[in-house]
Parts: sequence; structure tokens; C-alpha cells
Amino acid sequence: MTVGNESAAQWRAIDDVRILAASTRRPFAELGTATIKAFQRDGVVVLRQAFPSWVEPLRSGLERNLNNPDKYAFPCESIQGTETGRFFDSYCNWQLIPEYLLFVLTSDAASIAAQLMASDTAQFFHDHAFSKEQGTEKATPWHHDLPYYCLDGTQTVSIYVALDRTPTQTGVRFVKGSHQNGKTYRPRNFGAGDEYTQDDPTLLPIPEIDPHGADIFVEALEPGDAVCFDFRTLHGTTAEPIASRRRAFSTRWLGDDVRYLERQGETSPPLDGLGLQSGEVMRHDWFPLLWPPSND
Ligand SMILES: O=C(O)CCC(=O)C(=O)O
Repeated sequence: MTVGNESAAQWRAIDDVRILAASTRRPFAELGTATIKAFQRDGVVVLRQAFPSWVEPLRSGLERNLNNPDKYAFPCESIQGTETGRFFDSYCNWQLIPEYLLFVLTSDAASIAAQLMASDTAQFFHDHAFSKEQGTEKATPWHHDLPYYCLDGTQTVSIYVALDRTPTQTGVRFVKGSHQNGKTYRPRNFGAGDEYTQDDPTLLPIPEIDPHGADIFVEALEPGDAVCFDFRTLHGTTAEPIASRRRAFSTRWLGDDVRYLERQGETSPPLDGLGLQSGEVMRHDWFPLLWPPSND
């Protein structure tokens, strides 16, 4: 089993994904103004029962991803040594797992992303599947996602669809408003918690966070609910034991102001060979523009 940033399988199965974007249509799921305002203010919002019909297909896709990790891209096991349980994640598999592909291309996610980001466009970045098995006591370390990525910008969102009932005790916790504190923190891996090697003096160590503080956002989730959060919003979990399996499927979206950023060191996903210079738009043949529904 590969750990972390090594791909087991080639993630790019399709040369130019613009053809998929052009030959599919995405529905519009209108969000209320209060929801959009809450996302902009807190950097996180829950959409209740946004994706109920996707739960079974995504579970099936994730099951194959979990059972044959080395057939897919970037599988990662974060349980170390004598720690109990299983904490698995894998990303960039949307071109390899048909259920993920259909979700990306035909679900409400693109329209939801554009509205939350207050962006005219929504460009798809990548998928990310997570599973914590019963008995796992490993915390997801506090982090925010932007410094893991070869990206910069303020219009971003991850749409994290719960595939199991998740009580607040073991759910992902978010620091409300942290997307607007102007700080960027050093990425670290989920296994040993080591910081990534990045030569960037502006990156700060993760601050002390009280997981039960007044600024924490966490809600119990049912399968089909989605937690949507900005790439800059700090999040993590406690080490509360997982009482029953908790799986989630996340998609990461880019808005109008997002640009490629050449980071000085490791990124995750480690996307080599993009052929871009800092400040350029992420290429549409690899990262499709999915909102408006037929652009390109
Ligand atoms: O499910 C988890 O515990 C981690 C999720 C996460 O860190 C993410 O989606 O960025």
C-alpha cells in the first residue's frame, strides 16, 4: 500500500475532459440567500439532504476504492503502528470510478459550488473520498486545505457529502470565520502529523484550537447531507472513537479568482506536469469548467 502522495494508478484516464463537460448537462439547484450569506460569513454551511439519491452510488464507488486501493489514485492509510481502526482516503479518482464521474458531471454540485463561491463559474478540481472505520480513534489533524494545493484564490468550496450517519462527537469541526483571518498554515500529513516540506516563510504553525470552543461549527449529519466549506477554513476532529463506520465523498471546486500557484515544495495532490506559470488559470482540459452548465 502506498502512503500519501504516491499515486498507485494514473489519475488522468481521459486526455481532454472538455468533451465530457460539453456533452453533459448539470441541473440548477437554487440556494437561499441566507445559506449563501452564512457560507460567506462562517466559511462553512450544511445543506440538508442535498444529495440523497447519490448516497448509494457513491457508497458503491467508495467500496471499490477502499477494497482495492492500489487500483486507484493516491490511496492513503493514516493509521500508524499500534493505533486502532482504519482511516483511509484517496483522491483524484473521478476519471477511474464511474459513480464519481457521474456525480461530478451530472449532479447539482456544480451549481451549488458557483452560488456558494459567488462566482460566475465553477471549475472542478478533484474528488476526495474518506472512510473512518468503527473503532478508529485517530483525530483528523487541524488544517486548512489551500496550502496543500498548487492554487491561490478566495472563491473556493469543498462539498463534503456524508455517506453515513455522523454524530457531532466524531464529525469534522470547523473554526467559523477562519477563512478570513488572512493567515496560511503549514500543511501536515494525516498519518504521523509531520509538516510538509515547503520553503515558504509566510506559512505559520497551526495555532492551538479548542475543539469545543464557541467559534466551532459542527453538526450531526445524515447520509445525503453536505457540509460545504472554503479551502481556507480550518478544520479537524477530536480523537473520539468512531462508533460506526463514517464515510464521505468530497468534491473540490474553484471559482473565478482562483489561479495556479507554484509552491516551493510538496503539494497534495502532487500534480506534476501541469505546464502552468503562477497566475494562470487552471487548465480546462484537465480541470473542467462545469458551471455554467455548457461553457467551453
Ligand atoms: O473526514 C475527515 O475527517 C477529514 C475531511 C477533510 O479534512 C477534508 O475534507 O478536507
